[in-house]
Amino acid sequence: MALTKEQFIADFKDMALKMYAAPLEDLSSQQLYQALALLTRTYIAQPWADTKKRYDQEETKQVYYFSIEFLPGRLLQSNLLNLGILDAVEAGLHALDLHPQKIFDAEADPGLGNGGLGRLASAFMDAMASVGMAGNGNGIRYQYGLFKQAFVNGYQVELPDDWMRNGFPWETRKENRAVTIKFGGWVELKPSRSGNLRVIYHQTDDVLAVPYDVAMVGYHNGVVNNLRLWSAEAPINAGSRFTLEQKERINQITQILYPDDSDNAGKELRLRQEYFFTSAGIQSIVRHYRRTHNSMAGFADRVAIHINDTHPAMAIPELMRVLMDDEHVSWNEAWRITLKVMSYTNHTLLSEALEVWPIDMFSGLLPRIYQIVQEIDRRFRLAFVPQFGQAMIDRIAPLGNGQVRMAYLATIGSHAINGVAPIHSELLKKDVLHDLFEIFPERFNNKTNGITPRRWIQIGDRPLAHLLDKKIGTTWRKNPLALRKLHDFSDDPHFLSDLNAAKAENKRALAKYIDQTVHVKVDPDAIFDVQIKRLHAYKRQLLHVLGILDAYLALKRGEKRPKRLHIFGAKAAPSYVYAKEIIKVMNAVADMVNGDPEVSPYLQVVFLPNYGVTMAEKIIPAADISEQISTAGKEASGTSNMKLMSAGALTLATLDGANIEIKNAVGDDNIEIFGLTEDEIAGYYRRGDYRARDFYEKDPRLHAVLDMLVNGQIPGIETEGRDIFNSLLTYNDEYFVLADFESYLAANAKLDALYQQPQAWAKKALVNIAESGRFSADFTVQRYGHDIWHVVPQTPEDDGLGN
Ligand code: GPW
Repeated sequence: MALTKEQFIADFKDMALKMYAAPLEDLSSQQLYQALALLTRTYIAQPWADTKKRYDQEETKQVYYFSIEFLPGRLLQSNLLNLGILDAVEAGLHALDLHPQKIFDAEADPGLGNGGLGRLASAFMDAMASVGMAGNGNGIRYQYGLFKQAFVNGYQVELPDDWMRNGFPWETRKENRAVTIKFGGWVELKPSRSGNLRVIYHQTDDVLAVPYDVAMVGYHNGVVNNLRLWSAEAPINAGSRFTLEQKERINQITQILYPDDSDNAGKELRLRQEYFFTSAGIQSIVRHYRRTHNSMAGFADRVAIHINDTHPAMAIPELMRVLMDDEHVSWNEAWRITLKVMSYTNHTLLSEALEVWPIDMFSGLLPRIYQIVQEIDRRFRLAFVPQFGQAMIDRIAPLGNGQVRMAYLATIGSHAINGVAPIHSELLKKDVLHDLFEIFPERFNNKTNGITPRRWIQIGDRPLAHLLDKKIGTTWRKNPLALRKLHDFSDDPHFLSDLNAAKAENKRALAKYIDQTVHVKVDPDAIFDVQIKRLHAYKRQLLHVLGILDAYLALKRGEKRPKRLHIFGAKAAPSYVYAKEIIKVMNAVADMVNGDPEVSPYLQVVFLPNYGVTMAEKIIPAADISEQISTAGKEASGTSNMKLMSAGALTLATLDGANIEIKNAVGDDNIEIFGLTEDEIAGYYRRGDYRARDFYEKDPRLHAVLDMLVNGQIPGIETEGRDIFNSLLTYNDEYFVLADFESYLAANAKLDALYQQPQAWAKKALVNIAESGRFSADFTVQRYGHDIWHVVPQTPEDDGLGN
């Protein structure tokens, strides 16, 4: 849209007056934010309504992305950017003597997700709108997002994230679109006169699902899509029939986000959440379709439903239920439609993350859905036992071992299933879903994850963005593949210096932020070495810590090292004891290192509490090194690897997840690879001959750092140090930390040496930035659209706002 600075100033004053009956100068930052957000909503309203109308008129095929997590990040700046009015608004605010950043900082970050999976869902929402695809999000409006993390004496404590305390100005409550969700009770199937079965529900607990819609604004194209988040309420007109306690139980369904990343705790409330938002989504999709069609025959040509991991896999039996019970479609026809509509992404190979539900719990909570799953199971066995044998089908049928196995159900009920990086997709076929791959080979495919450079470069990294505009023009803002133009300047010493200067500016800004948040004065000239992701044993923050201890000992011996600042951001699941022990050790190491005047001029460690999307926007632009050091074969893809690459950080990585594609993109000279390959690790498993203790005994440097965990040198970690020491030696180091230690140090030494040559370093950074465009989520969703959803985005024309 077009907006002049003058028009903005007039609009903003007007809005502030209407909201607060006060002039701008009387308002707090929070009030200024609320007024600016509401004003921005008024700019979004018309294109939002127009987009919806156009989709209806043109009967555009709709994509529905079902995800139990969304991590949109702050929306004000991003909406202004995508509308094409960020510059005008900032200029207007400056003219009013207001600080844009102060206003932006008043916005709460909706933490409706744990990590990569939720952030990916939001990147896809932004990308679908930006390529003009009719994408709709379907999720949960959690009253409390992921816990706020604080450190007390180095231990993680979890505080509630009351993110809606000041309201959420981006949402619109749509009570007229509420639907009823049925839990529990029992069902009776009665043949009706027409021959259809009539399903009668008895003694169910009914919950009202009320949708709140959030606009997803496309980049400079006039498209505004919808993210629909469901909230649980007691059914209306039944107030008197509900005790306070019953209402409390209902509200609980959407009160909190489960804080476990890649872990299935098997809790009933979680199952309730999963069915709640899935059923609400399916019902609302079918209702919308039926407003303009009098049968379901053409449904699959107008609707694609994607399930983000298995949390919404109940969408398969739920769609079957609605088709058969409400729309009176036969089983065979319903199954044909469901298969054509549904597709599924798997995000992990870790067995503890694969969802299974005890049949007792599942059938008690969802009796009708369970009947349908039983029938899917029965027909699956009938169809495939003859060809593939009882033993194999028993392993992979939806029901088995007293459990409902969600990954198998999702694969059997979808026409497409994908992993999120080539190595991950191959391992799915080889291991976790091997038998199902034998039966349905044509369903399996890869879709490498993506990120949105709009948030990470255009908003998060202004110094780099301006430098790019100056050097290669602004086309990269619309098409990130244009970043490749940078290659022309890889031998231009002036440009390489400019690149280093932009990085230095970001590092100074982060140093200031670190000082303000954790009160540590860090040297902005140090190498900024970043590891930001959930705390998990397989991600091996511990390997990074052992590397720091090795550097500490070297400095104590009087060795010289270039200055390095290690920056961590990581939350541990509250029940994940081992991860929390690692956090305590990380904090203790940070205190020891930073407090040692012999060492701290060359080595500093900061662990920033409460890592999330907003903090990532501050850390990533300042990174020199990106630590992507998971045990090979364990990280499905990773996405912080892509973000850090696009900021010009050099990747220090194992051959895991999308690190492999980054290596292929930049070439071996522009990435630092170390460690065991997935193949070598599989070899250890096969032969059963990994002996962690051998590494401890043979490598004196490793011996020395491991001893530090138990010899009292690091204050305050008696229990934690011992537990970790034992996990590595007594329990044989499940994640091959010790096997990779030596090559990790060697890779780090190479980076230290390289940093002595700023131009050589900058040249590698340049290649990373130049090749990062391919990881734009815009391309990822286009590949989903082409291969899986069968939608052709009507890429609306650039609206002429500059790029
Ligand atoms: F276990 N991922 C995540 F697969 O962030 F469901 N949370 C999760 O619960 C799962 C996966 C699940 C992550 C993967 O660990 C990461 O490798 C990947 O990049 C990301 O999902 C997006 O695909």
